[in-house]
Amino acid sequence: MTHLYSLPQLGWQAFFQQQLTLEEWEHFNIARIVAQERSVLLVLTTKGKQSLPITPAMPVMTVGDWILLDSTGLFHRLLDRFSLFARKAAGTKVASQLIAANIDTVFVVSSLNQDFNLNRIERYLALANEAGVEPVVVLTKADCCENPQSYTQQVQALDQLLMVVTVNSLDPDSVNKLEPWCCTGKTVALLGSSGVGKSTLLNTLSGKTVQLTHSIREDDDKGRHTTTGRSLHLLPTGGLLLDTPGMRELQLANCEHGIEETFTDIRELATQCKFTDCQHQNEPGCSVRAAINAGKLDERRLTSYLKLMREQAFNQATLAEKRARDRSLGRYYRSVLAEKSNKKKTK
Ligand SMILES: Nc1nc2c(ncn2[C@@H]2O[C@H](COP(=O)(O)OP(=O)(O)O)[C@@H](O)[C@H]2O)c(=O)[nH]1
Ligand SMILES: [Mg+2]
Ligand SMILES: [Zn+2]
Repeated sequence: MTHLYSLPQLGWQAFFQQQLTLEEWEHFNIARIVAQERSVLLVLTTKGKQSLPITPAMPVMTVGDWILLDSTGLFHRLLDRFSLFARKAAGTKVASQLIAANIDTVFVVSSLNQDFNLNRIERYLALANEAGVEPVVVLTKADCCENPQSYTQQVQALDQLLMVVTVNSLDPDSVNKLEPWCCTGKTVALLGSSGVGKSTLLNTLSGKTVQLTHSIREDDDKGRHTTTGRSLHLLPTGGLLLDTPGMRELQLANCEHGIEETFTDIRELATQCKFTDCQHQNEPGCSVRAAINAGKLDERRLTSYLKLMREQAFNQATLAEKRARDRSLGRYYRSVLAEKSNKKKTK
């Protein structure tokens, strides 16, 4: 028998309730997407689990989304999201890809071994800030690290207000520190490279194995991909936790605001630069360079900021180009089809 959950336990909030008409509230079933397979969505309602085949008529949806189903279980409509994670799709395809919706908190997971990388943490923070979701940096494998505090300090130096938690993902007493973000109805997404311990965190917080993990080869600390799909899991503490497959190619697109918010120190310094369009290279009167020379700002951080800004601008342009191409291609197909049917009619 599957356990039944109430709407608040599934993460339902006033924000969603306000979107319903009385008719919808009375005659439709509310469902949350908890997993996505190739052509099927898995949803939870107060009556249990149900699968929903994806049809071309449906909008693009993702794990965490709230939808309405009619009395026969068919898709009716998607509700507005209060937060949304998207990224540029991996590889050469430039379609923007939805990662998760309606997330309250994101755990930016990084391990305290060779994988530790401030640039990568900043990249995930930009993504979280762009999505409008509060990030918590979770540093795993503290048990394998000689001096976890030195790493915590480096992350904290990025932003004094940032929450930074150090854990041993295999130890329930240690991952307890994450419980404040995992209370009833709260949805948390795990983001981080493959092998950092996301699935291990999920299992330890669940108190059982719900997701396969992999042992990494000790020589190179590289993890292999074990988690294949995204899925939302209900925790004994009441929260909902979303595991994501390792994102090797996390590319930012349309993320200017998120990057600005992640680098407020640089943004503030830049307002003092002599030129409003200062690139902080060798321009005279550059406050950012002055701060670096005075040892108040890491050169690394400026490089990371500029790299992410260039990357998102480039991907943004590529996406816009692709959309324009798709639109004109669509027009072409429609005109060919129209021509064909005209010919048929005249025959
Ligand atoms: N010692 C130690 N090992 C860990 C920790 N977290 C994860 N691991 C191990 O690291 C490997 C990769 O973990 P996994 O959860 O599959 O990583 P994921 O790819 O992020 O889901 C597994 O062998 C885990 O047992 C930790 O905090 N301490
Ligand atoms: Mg995993
Ligand atoms: Zn400047």
